[in-house]
Amino acid sequence: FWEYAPAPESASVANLRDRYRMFVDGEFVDGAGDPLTTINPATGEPLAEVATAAQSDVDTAVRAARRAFERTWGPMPGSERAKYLFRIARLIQERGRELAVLETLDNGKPIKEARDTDIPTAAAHFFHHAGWADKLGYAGYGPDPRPLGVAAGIIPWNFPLLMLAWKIAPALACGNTVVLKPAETTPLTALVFGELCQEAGLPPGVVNILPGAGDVGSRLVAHQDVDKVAFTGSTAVGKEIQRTLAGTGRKLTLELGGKAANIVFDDAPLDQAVEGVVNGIFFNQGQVCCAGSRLLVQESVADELLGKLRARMETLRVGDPLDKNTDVGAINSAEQLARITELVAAGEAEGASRWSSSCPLPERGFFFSPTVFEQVQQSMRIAREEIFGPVLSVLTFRTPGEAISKADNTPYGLSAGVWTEKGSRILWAAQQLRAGVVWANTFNRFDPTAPFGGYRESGFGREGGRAGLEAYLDV
Ligand code: TXE
Repeated sequence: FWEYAPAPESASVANLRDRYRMFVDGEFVDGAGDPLTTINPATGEPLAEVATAAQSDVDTAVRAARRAFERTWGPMPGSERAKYLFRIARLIQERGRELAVLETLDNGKPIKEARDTDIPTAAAHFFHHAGWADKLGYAGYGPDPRPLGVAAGIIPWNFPLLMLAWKIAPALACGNTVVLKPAETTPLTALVFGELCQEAGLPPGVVNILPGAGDVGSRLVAHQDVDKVAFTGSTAVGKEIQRTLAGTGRKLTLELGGKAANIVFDDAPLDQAVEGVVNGIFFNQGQVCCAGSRLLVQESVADELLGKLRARMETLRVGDPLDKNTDVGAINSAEQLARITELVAAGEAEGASRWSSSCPLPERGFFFSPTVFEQVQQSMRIAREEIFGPVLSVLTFRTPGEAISKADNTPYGLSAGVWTEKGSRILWAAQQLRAGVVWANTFNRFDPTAPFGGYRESGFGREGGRAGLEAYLDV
């Protein structure tokens, strides 16, 4: 099921419309909120107008989800739920080209990433969870694990359809119904997903999609009839949601920011490591919660590795996200570009040495050159704060112990990478590192069978695998 459609050539494949409505109780409806305009980050021009939800729409959607939970979806046998999930997975594949182009237009990511990663991995999440739906009794939680009820999903803009899949697929597999709020800058594929739900014959109210800004998210979180909230986004908003839910007894999972270390030991195959470092920080323009945004390289190989890294960065093509040859696309929004620019300026002001690739940037749209900072100190903002852009901070280490302590010297703990020929060192590092995911001699690998999630300020709860089911069941 990893196969995908051939490369799209033009924006027309996206079947873009002028106006998108909300998806509530099985129908597309206008929202009572002010419509928003979503922007193509590659041009800065408007793409489409999108209806948004007001409080009354949140109430209607949660009511529809509750009704579906009580009357259709909750009582349905898992074997039946599985059929719907398989159907949705197939529909994502069938409309894969359209979804990939739409995602690229709305988000700015290179089409080859939308086509090869976002869309097939979203389909894979539905396939994987379809397989669980009739086997929950064998998942090790006891014979009859119960769904929670109405689950709210609030998702960011970096992997719009994939984050939707991470929230909706496990929720539905376990028998919950969902109200999902996509990010304000990337609502389009979520709304097309509403069409897939209709096409799959999903009972009304099982999935509801409410576009809007943070206010719609906070209304969902505060809603008394929502049983569970799953949030992916900034650490600041995650903490706010945690405060809102404190004492309510309602369940919460948080997937927040990161500042991952990609650790290259002196015995690593350096050419392979360079590829992993490049993928780690330039995939999706570095707008990835688990991005390898800090390179920790052993001092004895630092010069050689950095030479290879710069040479490789010079080959990266920055530009039109719809071009199949583009490696680095557009930053999702003017706000995000401003955040990146501000942190890069802070890095320069604090005395780190900056180098950017010479690939010219398009004149329009929100673009940022692949950038690497050397002479970075642990106290600098660029070593501590999530930049969420194509900016790598390089630190060196002498001993393996020093590598681990520098890697863990952040409030986050989402992911890490280890590059070494020694299997024993991989196992040792994976034990030592305080990170939810440790990749060895690879980076940014996502698979629905593997739990994903963080330690400390990167959040709690897991998505994917058996562990991910726990977030949607009373066991
Ligand atoms: O995130 P927000 P933003 C980090 C990254 C980025 C920064 C800010 O460092 O630069 O966060 O991005 C909804 N109650 N990450 O401002 O605001 C919002 O509408 C409920 C890392 O885009 O957290 C959107 O749907 N919901 C991250 C979602 O939360 C609220 C991915 C995320 O937006 C809300 C994104 C509220 N009070 C950003 N306020 C990751 N972990 O991958 C906003 N939202």
